[in-house]
Amino acid sequence: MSIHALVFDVDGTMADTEEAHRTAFNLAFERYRLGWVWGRAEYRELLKVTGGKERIYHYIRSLTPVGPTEYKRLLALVPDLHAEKTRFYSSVVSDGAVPLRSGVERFLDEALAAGCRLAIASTTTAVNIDALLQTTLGARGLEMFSVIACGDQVRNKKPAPDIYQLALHHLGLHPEQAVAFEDSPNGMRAAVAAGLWTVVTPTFWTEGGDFSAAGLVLPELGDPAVPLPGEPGGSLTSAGWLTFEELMRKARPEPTPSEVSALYDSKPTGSRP
Ligand code: XBP
Ligand code: MG
Repeated sequence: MSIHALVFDVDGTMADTEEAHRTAFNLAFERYRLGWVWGRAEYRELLKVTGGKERIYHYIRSLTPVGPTEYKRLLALVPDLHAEKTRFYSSVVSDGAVPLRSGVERFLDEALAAGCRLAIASTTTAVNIDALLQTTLGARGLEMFSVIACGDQVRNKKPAPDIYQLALHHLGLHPEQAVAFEDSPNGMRAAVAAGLWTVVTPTFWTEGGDFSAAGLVLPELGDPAVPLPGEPGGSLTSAGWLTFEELMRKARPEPTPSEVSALYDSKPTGSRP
């Protein structure tokens, strides 16, 4: 089966957004006078919990000592607190503070030019995705993607495969007909569990993770203007950046002549065309 769609994660994959998310969380905590400040090291740990609301619930459960009344008050606060965080985040992104990662726009254009559809499978909210796509890609940002599966459209967030299965359902494709792009171990596990061959481009927030199930791991997608160090010749053969053509060859290698003839040889004689 050939590849008909690329399914992109957003946070960390299309853009290195987590510092902006961390800032937005801290601004919301300040607005609600909670006295919480998530530092970089702590946030890197907290990122193992996907979903902003789920991350705050997880943090509250880790607080000690908290009396039962205060604990209940904090839990009840989470939806409004997260909505405030989303307001801060989407305004930071709309101000242009978060660019796309190297090679992302080039790669999206190459895929579209080759007739391949694009989709998103993200844990963040539609508001955040809209802000990032329109700010970085302009009006065409939203039109480029046939499907945007995100946030609370699924109950089980990454590493559960649900968001990728939802994206494939809306695309009308089998997992073998799509390739996923991710940045984190949770995201890669979600894509692989949904059956997609996966490219991983880690960031500071996710580097050092277990990406052994990925089809390809690169520092970035790369660009002619910013070729990847040691490429071609390391993981890539065509150029110093991942091209759409090379991805197709890696994700769906043509069967070798011996594999093709083995297909015929396995059939009863007389079945050759
Ligand atoms: C990203 C997330 C999100 C963001 C914060 O995961 O887990 O929760 O960190 O955004 P992925 P929200 O890149 O795998 O989609 O606060 O909107 O969740
Ligand atoms: Mg991600």
